[in-house]
Amino acid sequence: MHHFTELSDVPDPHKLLDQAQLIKNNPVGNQQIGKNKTIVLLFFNPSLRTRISTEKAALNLNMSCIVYDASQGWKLEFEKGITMNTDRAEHIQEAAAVISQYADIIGIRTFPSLIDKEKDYSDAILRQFQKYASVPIISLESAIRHPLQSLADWITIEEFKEKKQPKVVLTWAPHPKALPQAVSNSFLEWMQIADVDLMITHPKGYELAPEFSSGIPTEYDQEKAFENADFIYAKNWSSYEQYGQRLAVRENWTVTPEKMARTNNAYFMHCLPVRRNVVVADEVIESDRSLVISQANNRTFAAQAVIQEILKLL
Ligand code: AN0
Ligand code: CP
Repeated sequence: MHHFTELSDVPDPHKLLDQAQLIKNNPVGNQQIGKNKTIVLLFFNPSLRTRISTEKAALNLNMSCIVYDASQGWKLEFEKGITMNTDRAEHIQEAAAVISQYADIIGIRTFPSLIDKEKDYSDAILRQFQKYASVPIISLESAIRHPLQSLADWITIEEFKEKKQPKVVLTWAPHPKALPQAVSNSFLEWMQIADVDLMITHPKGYELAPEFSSGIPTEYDQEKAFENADFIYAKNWSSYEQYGQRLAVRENWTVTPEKMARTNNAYFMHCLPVRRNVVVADEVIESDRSLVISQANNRTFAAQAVIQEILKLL
């Protein structure tokens, strides 16, 4: 594996899952591979889990990790051929090439604008780093995907599933701010190769991009969708159709104990950070069926498996 930006970058995803599980059993068992290697993590947007779990993964591999808060650095220009007389001090072409001099791998977190759909869905910032850097790129969540989260979610489902092919329901949930579709897009992308019975539920108008959602059953009645579910994966996202908008929703879509009671004693999942009593009721997130902390724990092993696979080919 060279880059890790989407599922199709991974030659053998099931092997990567196995690797992550092996690493979880022995996190410091392969320190030779990271010796004298450096990973640089660039954050254009905030992060708690991704930042710390990826640093922890690098530490477990005996690798140096440099974190750069790109939101505080020189403002980057991404347009080609432009006369740079605005507030953007440095072009991506130099920036990516320069960071490649210091790094063996570069990780990038960048959120969508939620304004320009075409630009967001071309994943412009991530792809330009890929184009102008001379080292492998790991997505730490891009405008449209969050593959490290999805790999950690897959590890978690494999760990906790009580039947061969559990019913997994991705449910939209309310949020006071317009959020990206990245976590949900990626979750759907990865769940399609997992051995699960996948369903999506959301209010009308919140259909996800067809490139991620086509072929997956959608149920607009949330309570009906919850029936027989073994895993409930909650996430808010803004509208794809009315791009980046929050739509007026009549029903209450918060995940409550009453709704969870309709499931097959399902586990509750969320990538975090989560708004309590908006996305999910306290009783659900604090229940013994809540997997949110296990998901966050598995972020380290997901990152470590990915970094290790990339290092193998350097
Ligand atoms: C971000 C999102 O929804 O993509 C990051 C999640 C990992 N969430 C928020 O901004 C609250
Ligand atoms: N789930 C997740 O990626 O969290 P952070 O935004 O805190 O990294």
